[in-house]
Amino acid sequence: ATFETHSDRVKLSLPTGETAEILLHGATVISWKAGGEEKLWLSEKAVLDGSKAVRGGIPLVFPVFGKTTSGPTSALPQHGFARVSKWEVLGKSSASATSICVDFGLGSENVIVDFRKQWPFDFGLIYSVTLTPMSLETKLLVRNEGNQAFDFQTLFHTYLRVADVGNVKVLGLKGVTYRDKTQGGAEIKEEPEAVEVKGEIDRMYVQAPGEVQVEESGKTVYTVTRTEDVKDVVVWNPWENASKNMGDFGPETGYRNMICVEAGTVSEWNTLEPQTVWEGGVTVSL
Ligand code: TA6
Repeated sequence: ATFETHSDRVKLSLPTGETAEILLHGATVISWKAGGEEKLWLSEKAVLDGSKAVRGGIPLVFPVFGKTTSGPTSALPQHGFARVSKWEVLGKSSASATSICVDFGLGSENVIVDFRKQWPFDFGLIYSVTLTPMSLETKLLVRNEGNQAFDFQTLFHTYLRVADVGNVKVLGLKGVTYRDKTQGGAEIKEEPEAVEVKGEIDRMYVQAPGEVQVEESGKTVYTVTRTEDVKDVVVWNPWENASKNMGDFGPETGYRNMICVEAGTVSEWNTLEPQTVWEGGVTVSL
């Protein structure tokens, strides 16, 4: 397994040919290749120079999901500051012929002053990305390094690549209550069956119990498993109009080749007491 540090990114590779690429900007995974195929969707117009969040790959949402109108996160940008901050490479934490893991760090001391003022808590994040021949695991450790508790949300905003979203079903969410952002976000209803994408979809499945499978033309292409504290699953596809309204979304038909299956803890606030740690992670398996 090899681990190359470039000026703005880290590249991982396994002897069996799998690779992953992570930008230091936001510690955003921008590529995951296996079997010679790219598994993540990255907009052709994604901005990778650090001036804005990456459109695609796996943006990391912290300390807030979406936008809040009250509370300490209300001054932060949508989805928080982690995905628009410059992380440092902490190093390779494990490597073998069939697995390599690299850790990234972000502390309150290396977040820009504006964000520090807007969200004045002392924290430390360690983000670990592990590549194996059949999976990509992302996990986050949040440490409260101050003397006051803080509330946070976090989510892995994963853009999975598919051949045609019209042939995709998301399984494993049957019976789970979801908040439908296209209907204003109130608690709506239980998911009757598999989730299909026939137009814009933006749903937060609350406390989804188990494994989620992404099926394409009847074949499971991705299996998403989460640790216990990563309770919620957001399913998003902007479809035609919303994707046209995003300047960094390309090509125009790109929405047909992606589905966001985003695992996180976002339906409630997590309160982290001083000097304590929260850990959670997601594994996407092929
Ligand atoms: O995760 C779904 C979502 O919250 C959508 O509502 C949409 O806003 C998407 O995230 C992308 O947000 P972004 O800030 O990356 O444009």
